[in-house]
Amino acid sequence: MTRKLKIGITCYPTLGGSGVVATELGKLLAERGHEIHFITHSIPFRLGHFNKNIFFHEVEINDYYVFRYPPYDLSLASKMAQVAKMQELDLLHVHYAVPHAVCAYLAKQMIGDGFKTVTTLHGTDITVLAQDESLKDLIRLAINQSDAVTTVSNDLMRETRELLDITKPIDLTYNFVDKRVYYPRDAASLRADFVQPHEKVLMHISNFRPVKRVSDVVEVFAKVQERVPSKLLLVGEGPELSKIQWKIRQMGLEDRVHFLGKQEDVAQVISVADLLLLPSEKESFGLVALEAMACGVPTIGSTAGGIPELVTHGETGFLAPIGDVEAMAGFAVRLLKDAKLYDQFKRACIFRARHEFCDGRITAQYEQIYYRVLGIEAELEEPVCSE
Ligand code: GMT
Repeated sequence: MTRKLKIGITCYPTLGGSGVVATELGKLLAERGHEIHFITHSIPFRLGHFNKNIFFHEVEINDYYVFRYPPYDLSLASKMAQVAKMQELDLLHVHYAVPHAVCAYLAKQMIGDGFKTVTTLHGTDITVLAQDESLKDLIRLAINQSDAVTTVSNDLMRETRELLDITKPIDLTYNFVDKRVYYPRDAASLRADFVQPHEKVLMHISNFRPVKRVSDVVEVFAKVQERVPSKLLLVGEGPELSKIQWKIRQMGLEDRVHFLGKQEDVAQVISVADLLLLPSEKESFGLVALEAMACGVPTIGSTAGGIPELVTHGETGFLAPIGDVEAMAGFAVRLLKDAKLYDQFKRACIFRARHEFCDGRITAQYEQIYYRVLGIEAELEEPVCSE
């Protein structure tokens, strides 16, 4: 039997899709017998129940009086090296280039002995931060010094290569969801809190940043509700929230839109929806659309970034060019008015989420990468990706 590994994971523990993917991966790897050490500034919010294979090491910041800005990055790099040595880790897997991949490079120098690191790029670390000339060389260095690099879509892989002239091999590791958590939930009573039986529910979930184009969500909904009785549920919080609240008031849509704020049980909330709206400007993958898909909810979105690799246009949703709210509204109306087509899409969503983005297969892909960089010949179990 191939030996189990001791893996250090660093991610943003309190927000964002990258932290969710890293935490869920750590949980699944622990279930497969690996020892997982999270090295972060606080306990990852999706960590959940106690597992004997999961450990948490808190990064404490040195706040000495000479520091105008306490150096979190240096504390993290030191903690990574310390944990790696004390716990005899096999490797470090860091999620998001800045600063995590840079810290892993520093830690590697401190650990010595050819210690291995793996970096997963998630999206805005490349599509936004690597556009910044002051960070570009640093990100390129961190990527080139990682023993393996993965991206969450082919589109992100292409952009990483083009923007940073990266020539080394990059692995593709799509986002995934735990099929024991993400499935169509019974949401009848929750739904009744928001809509009448004849009304449809459109939903948007995000961190309300400009790249999400929440304004387009409102424009699409305004057009849809003229033709299909419906409500819009907005989930999440972020910098654009008050602008969106104003827009909804100006458009006279207050009675048809509900703000749900941040929600813990995303699978339950998504199951209330008939459609998810994701008209993003940039989206390396779109984890939320996969969460919706697994719960049987089709997405109407833009063709940005990796969204077309996730949402099959005309089968599990409909996509239109960024900003084409007219086309998106037209697609939404078509799907909401045709019960037979909708049912077909719903079934295709559940099937695609379970088969193409199977949690077992994607976890096994990461395992293969770990064994490869460590030079260990591994015999891995066939993942179960059935209904
Ligand atoms: O969507 C965000 O702004 C959060 C961001 C993150 O880093 O946490 O999400 C990125 O990583 C997710 C997990 O891999 C992807 O599913 C999202 O598409 C990606 N976001 C963007 O590219 C904007």
